[in-house]
Amino acid sequence: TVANDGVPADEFETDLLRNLAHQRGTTRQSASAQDIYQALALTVRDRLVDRYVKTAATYYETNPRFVYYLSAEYMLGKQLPQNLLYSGLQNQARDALEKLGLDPAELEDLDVEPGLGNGGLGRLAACILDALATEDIPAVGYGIRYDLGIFKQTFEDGAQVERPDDWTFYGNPWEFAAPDDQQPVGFYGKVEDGKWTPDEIVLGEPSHMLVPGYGTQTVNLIRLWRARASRASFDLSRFGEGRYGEAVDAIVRSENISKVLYPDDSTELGRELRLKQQHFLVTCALRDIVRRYRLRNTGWDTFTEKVTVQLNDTHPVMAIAELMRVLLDEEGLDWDRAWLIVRGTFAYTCHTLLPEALETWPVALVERLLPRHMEIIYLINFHFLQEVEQAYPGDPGKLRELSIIQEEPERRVRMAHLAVVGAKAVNGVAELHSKLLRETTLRPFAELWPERFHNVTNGVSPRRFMLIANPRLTGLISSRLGDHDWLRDLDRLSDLERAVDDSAFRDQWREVKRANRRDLARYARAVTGVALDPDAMADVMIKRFHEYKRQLLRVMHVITLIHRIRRGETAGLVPRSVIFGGKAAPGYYAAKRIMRLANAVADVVNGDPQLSAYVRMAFLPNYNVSGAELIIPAADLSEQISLAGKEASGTSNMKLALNGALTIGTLDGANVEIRDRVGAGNFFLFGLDAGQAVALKQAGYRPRSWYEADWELRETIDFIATIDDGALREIADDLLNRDEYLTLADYRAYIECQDEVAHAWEDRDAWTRMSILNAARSGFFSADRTVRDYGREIWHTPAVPEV
Ligand code: DL6
Repeated sequence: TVANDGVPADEFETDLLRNLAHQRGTTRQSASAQDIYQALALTVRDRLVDRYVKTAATYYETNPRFVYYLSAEYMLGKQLPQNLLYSGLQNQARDALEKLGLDPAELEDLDVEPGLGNGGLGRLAACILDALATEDIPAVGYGIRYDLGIFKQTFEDGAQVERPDDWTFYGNPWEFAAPDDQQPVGFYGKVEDGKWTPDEIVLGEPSHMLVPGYGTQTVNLIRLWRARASRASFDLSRFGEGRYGEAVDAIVRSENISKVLYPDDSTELGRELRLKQQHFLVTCALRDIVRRYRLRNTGWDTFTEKVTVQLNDTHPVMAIAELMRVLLDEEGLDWDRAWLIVRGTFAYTCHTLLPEALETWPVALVERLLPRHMEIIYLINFHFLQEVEQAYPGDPGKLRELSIIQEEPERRVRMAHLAVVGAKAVNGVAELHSKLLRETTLRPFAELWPERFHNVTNGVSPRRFMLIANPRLTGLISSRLGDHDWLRDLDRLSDLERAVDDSAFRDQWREVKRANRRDLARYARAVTGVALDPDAMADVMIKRFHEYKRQLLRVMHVITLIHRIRRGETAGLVPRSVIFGGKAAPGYYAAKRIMRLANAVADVVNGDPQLSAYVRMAFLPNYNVSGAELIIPAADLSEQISLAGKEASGTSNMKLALNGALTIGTLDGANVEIRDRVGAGNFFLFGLDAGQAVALKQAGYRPRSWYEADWELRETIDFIATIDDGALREIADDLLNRDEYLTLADYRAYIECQDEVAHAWEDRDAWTRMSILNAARSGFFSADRTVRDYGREIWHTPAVPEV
């Protein structure tokens, strides 16, 4: 169904063989699979470069306004399938490879996913870059080229084990390194007369990868920075003395900055190195942005006309202080002018509601590492607090609440406050999230500057999560809609509503789901040994492990089923494949404990034929973008069961609905908008809403009384306390004594809702109707729409299609 770019297969073959010779220095006869893979990638990349050159020329000619997206995380997913599709070379490449006797699938296995992110925030960044290019919006993404991406997860005795992800071990054919374009980044040192002399200089070396748009000629860039030590860093004399470790000390210290992605996506680790990473990213990015601006512009008057910078969460927020420093200290602007430029440049996206996830840095650390930035932050705060004093005269409480500096119990810089003060716009990532940000987490700011607050509901790439992940469903939809242009205009999915009454179409839809479940079962068997039944309902929960997301509640339902089956209460049960995927931060003990429980329960159900007739359970290790591409197309039920008021948005909920899974969920994050759109009758809602959850806590929540009042819940918790010889008893104790996320309060509603799900599944044809309607009504959740919303509300960036 995909257009090709008119390149004959033999031309592709010639180019491939030429790259094999010229770039890999080998021949068809002696080439390794890795050689062929690299040559293939380079051949595809060459075509995209040709397009990039034209895009760059268009941008140069028209000197447009650019969006610069700053993010510490990107989960890009495999590049080969995407670039083959976007360049329209899929068929030629397949033909050429077949002619050469090579297996395209085997080569695709060698394509490594750059895991430069932790979860939703990083994948969102990748979807946004994809949509920016697809919408022809001039944009560059900036990030860190971590040597080691998100750890590789395996399980040993049911416990998560983390191994390093050396993703560029064999090189990365998709990137262009530019060692001649290094930027110096300073750390430590002293400030005299407002001038900073750093003690340590690290070099930022950029490399870029191409970000093609789909169905357009536009190719944008993502520029990733790695830390390099300066040339003088190697200590030759120490090496000569045999002190090899010390000889490379300085090099290691510098290069550690981009060594590893911090595998924690919720709480700040208090690590100096992490702050160094953040400063490193923003310094390099801003230097590059200014360099690019100066290619076609002079002076600072037009800077905010040509540049808008989106800060993806607080990680890059030091950019506000850094741009001030550049303007004041390097460019000689006065404070007011510099501040006007800074305030006109940045916009900030917040991705959380959890207060503990809002980054703060000890003042003492910032003072030591970035002394000039700390001075500037104090000055920003001084001016800001004057404004607060004017708005709320004689109200020290307001000053304390709003200040960028937290005083107690330790003086710390509140990065979210700096972000709101220094940005022209602040946005949440779903309607409910933006509302709760205004009413709770950032309330005093929303009262002061209501006009600064926006909502931009997240979205996902239909290319990645339909075209690439689910070619079967994509093919079926395209045949119904008459073309595949809906992949660029996802609202067109609404035309599928008419197909709901077509029984042949429903049969085909079911057949696609079944084939996808078969693929998933094959994979699950290979990696876990668990034999899933492709006819059972695929009931999936895929996301980072966090207590607030309540994977524990999911496991509690399975335990309830165990008891019911053992008692012979099987009426109304339907066979399910319960599938988990997700990683936990290595230091997040409570989340890892829940993983161990999930694996222990999986062993119980999979090992007992009486149970596995109804439930089988597979915890698929190392969940990543490729894992998502396999699981999501097969899913029938999407578990979105966080405690209401905790999940900012969620994006797996969107991907799953788009692929025809029905949601069982709470009124949290973007679930609310999904339900509004797909219709209450096509969504399984349960549980407390955000207001009720807060009220229950305020009224003095006593989980034990819920335990005492519900015998089935009691049985479930007692089971947790005794499974695995009691090693997981802590989970039960914690539930009974604390239950921070109100699991017990939502238990009964969840179990009843799961009973409804089972009942609905029994009428497979009615379920298929609901499934089709979920997909047909999910067009809103395209990242293209997200990018258009940002464009309209915040960026004001016109599209620049190639001329
Ligand atoms: O906005 C993308 C994604 C949301 O969908 C999730 O709800 C949210 O948890 C996630 N946030 C993070 C980092 N949290 N912090 N800070 O990954 O963002």
